[in-house]
Amino acid sequence: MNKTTCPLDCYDACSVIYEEGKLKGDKAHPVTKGYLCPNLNRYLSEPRILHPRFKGEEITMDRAIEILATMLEETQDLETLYFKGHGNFGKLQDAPAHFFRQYGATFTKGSLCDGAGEAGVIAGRGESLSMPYEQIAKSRIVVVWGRNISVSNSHFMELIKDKILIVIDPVKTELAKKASIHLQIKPREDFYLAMLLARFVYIEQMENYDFIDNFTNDFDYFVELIRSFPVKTLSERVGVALDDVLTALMLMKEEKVAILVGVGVQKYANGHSVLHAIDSFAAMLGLFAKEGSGVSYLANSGLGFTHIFPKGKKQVPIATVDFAKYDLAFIQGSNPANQMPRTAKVIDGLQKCKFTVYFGLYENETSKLADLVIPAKNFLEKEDIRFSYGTDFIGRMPKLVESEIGIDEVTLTNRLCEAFGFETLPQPRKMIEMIVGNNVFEKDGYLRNKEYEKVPYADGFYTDDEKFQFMDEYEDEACEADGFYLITCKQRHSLNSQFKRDSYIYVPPVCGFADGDIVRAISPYGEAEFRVKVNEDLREDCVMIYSGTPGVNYLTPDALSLEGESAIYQETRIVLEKV
Ligand SMILES: Nc1nc2c(c(=O)[nH]1)N[C@H]1C(S)=C(S)[C@@H](COP(=O)(O)OP(=O)(O)OC[C@H]3O[C@@H](n4cnc5c(=O)[nH]c(N)nc54)[C@H](O)[C@@H]3O)O[C@H]1N2
Ligand SMILES: Nc1nc2c(c(=O)[nH]1)N[C@H]1C(S)=C(S)[C@@H](COP(=O)(O)OP(=O)(O)OC[C@H]3O[C@@H](n4cnc5c(=O)[nH]c(N)nc54)[C@H](O)[C@@H]3O)O[C@H]1N2
Ligand code: SF4
Ligand SMILES: [Mo]
Repeated sequence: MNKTTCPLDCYDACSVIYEEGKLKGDKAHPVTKGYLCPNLNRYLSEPRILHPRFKGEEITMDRAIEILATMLEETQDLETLYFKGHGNFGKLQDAPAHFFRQYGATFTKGSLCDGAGEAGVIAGRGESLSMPYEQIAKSRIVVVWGRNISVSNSHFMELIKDKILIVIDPVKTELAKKASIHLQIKPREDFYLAMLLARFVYIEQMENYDFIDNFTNDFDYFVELIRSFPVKTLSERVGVALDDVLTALMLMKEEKVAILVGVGVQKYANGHSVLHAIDSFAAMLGLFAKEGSGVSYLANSGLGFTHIFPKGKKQVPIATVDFAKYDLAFIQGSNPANQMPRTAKVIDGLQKCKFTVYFGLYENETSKLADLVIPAKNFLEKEDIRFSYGTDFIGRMPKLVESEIGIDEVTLTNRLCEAFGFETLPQPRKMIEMIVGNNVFEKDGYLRNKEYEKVPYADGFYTDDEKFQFMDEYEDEACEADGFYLITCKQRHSLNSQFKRDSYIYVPPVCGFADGDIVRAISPYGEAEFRVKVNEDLREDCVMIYSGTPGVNYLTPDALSLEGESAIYQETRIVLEKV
């Protein structure tokens, strides 16, 4: 049987069977349960880039590599950038770092995705571990906080279908409509909601002192922090009824509670504080290191594995990269001209950069601007392995198809290394075993991360003294502009800018626009035009534009979170004008 794993940047890391030229969901896999989502279902019919291209002219792969090597040689003493996204989540996608480190290129650090929240998790727990699916299965209450499970993590719907569901989201999502309680929170106020919940735990004396005394530090400072905000202020800020917050908390009393947090809560300057506050609230209830309970954010998928492709020393934050500063930019597995914040600056930078290379599967805004376009092989045509940020499953991705199209990351790296006389890479299989080492165990026929053999954090946290560190201070730098909050999240039929993209701005009825109107959306960072769809599921103070929608990132800031060097797409406000 031809078993492989979905390569896409997604929580589920589905197990896939490749049969008779078709991709099918693996029925035996406990998460995948036999079906794939619309994105992977579209994967094989999506038009690919078939041939390399130099300044618009089709060329051979050999010629493309020759041009790339020559350009790299000519710019060796100048500034070269290696910019990599996550179009494919395989570990060997990092192979080109092996060349670019020896070459002396500038690398990126930080994140376009989950970095702000991750910084907050690390502050409390030392490392971000997710909840294994068996543990979520044992919970009774599931709190989904800023994660749109039915869209971005769809295989968890089955897992949580019989649970008591609490959803915290400014949008009345399909998931929120199924929930026992939906807290339709004002965007960006999740820190204050966590403070309010913690305050109620304190008032109701629901603290788990057994856990607090033995496994945590600085609880007294946390109590001081939560008491520094008057309940009235907290309740005004979060914009939801106090009764609902209290009812939600009472549902959690003495129960097994799984809190599944997504990136929605942390696309702001204070994103780290939101996660640290949610974790601190959970620690107060003793939800860690316990069967059926925990807080699951996007996990460090590489935990315990060997990094065989270290980055170079020169690194700049990915969210604020200024392509104009580089003589050569090598862009792999990413579409920065659509997905990075502040598109006008990104496009200007790509135009000013003397030589841009796009290495990917599909045509998009970035490939159109590139001097040299190099098609990649798809995940069926090369050997790899992937880890997951949503579960602890590990998926092998063997080579299953021979194809004339494109080049894989390892071969391209070796061709460049040969051209420069650098050390080349071992065989893919050998590298995979070097990465994995003995950090895996097998259960029911599937590979899992050994760090998860026990309940996460059962042997202590990953901090210096192995205790959970409560939050003890709060800082913030909010956008002060007027206008609507921008919600920019994932949609079902695209994987960021891959596959079937959306094109609308969703507005609440209070805006007074009608379906089909064209509006100009203006933020402090730029503007773009969109077609309107009126949506009753939005709060009156929000507009929504999905990730991948052409134009959306003209509106988003090229600024970093206070911690975690992450993009902060929603730290902006939007004003609308009818065109
Ligand atoms: N179909 C599909 N699946 C995907 C992706 C995709 O593009 N399409 N992308 C993948 C990637 S790269 C990632 S990182 C994950 C992310 O997947 P998720 O973690 O689900 O992230 P988002 O969809 O960005 O936002 C989740 C929810 O947060 C809500 N939200 C927005 N602002 C706030 C706020 O201030 N507070 C609260 N409480 N909620 C808020 C949004 O309304 C949305 O419902 O999904 C992965 N899966
Ligand atoms: N407005 C807004 N912006 C966002 C977000 C948002 O929610 N809203 N989300 C942010 C998040 S969470 C993320 S993770 C980023 C994602 O941003 P990107 O990483 O840029 O993601 P994609 O748009 O999916 O582009 C992936 C590219 O990878 C290429 N690719 C696919 N497979 C392979 C392969 O095997 N090899 C090579 N070489 N290339 C391949 C495809 O051609 C595709 O162009 O976007 C961020 N930007
Ligand atoms: S749900 Fe995620 S992992 Fe599963 S097939 Fe779709 S994109 Fe791939
Ligand atoms: Mo992401």
